[in-house]
Amino acid sequence: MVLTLYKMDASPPARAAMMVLDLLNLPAEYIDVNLLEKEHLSDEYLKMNPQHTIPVLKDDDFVLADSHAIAGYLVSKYAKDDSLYPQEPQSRAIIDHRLHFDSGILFPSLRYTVAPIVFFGAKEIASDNLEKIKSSYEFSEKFLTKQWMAGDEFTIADICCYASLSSLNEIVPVDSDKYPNLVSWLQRCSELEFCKKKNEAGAKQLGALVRGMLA
Ligand SMILES: N[C@@H](CCC(=O)N[C@@H](CS)C(=O)NCC(=O)O)C(=O)O
Repeated sequence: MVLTLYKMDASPPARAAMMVLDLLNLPAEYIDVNLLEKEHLSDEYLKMNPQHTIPVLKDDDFVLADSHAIAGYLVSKYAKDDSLYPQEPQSRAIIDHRLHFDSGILFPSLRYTVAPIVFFGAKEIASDNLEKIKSSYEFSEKFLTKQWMAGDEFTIADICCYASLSSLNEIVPVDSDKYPNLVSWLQRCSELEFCKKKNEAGAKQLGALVRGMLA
């Protein structure tokens, strides 16, 4: 098996895939795709991923886009057991819910906040985007009544949601009075070795880029 991941460190979904690879101790070649230079729109990249998003995983000839799909695939194929993404239907269903929550709510609240600033020179966060970020924090707070995003066990739901929420936190800091569960969970995740290695620098890089452009 030869694993290749197309990524950019500032990208939360790319970092989610990087964290899963690292947690599973899987050797991979990492290839940077510079979105600012439009490298994701090259003919070669579009052939691989017509949706032109990062991350993309190649496992020999098998090509897979979307961080959530990649996380599930890597665990199903390479993990020693299924604890990060259990087969048991109800546990898996809750994890799937949180993965869709990231895809549908968390990451879009970040993406549609960042894009006008980085690509179109907006000088403040639009109020409707601030509302979406607030909803992201409120929903997360309610899901985090136990230790982890999908209950008592750490799963790929934590990895994917953490990539988005740690990045949002760099841009609109999470208020510990309003969202104590979320702040504790962010802290718990930040102490995990693979989060330190594969998430911290990229989240800070994205935060600095956005704050720099707002200044
Ligand atoms: N649902 C996708 C979202 C991926 C995504 O939108 N990535 C952004 C970078 S953070 C991207 O590639 N944007 C370029 C584009 O959409 O053209 C995932 O989880 O992988």
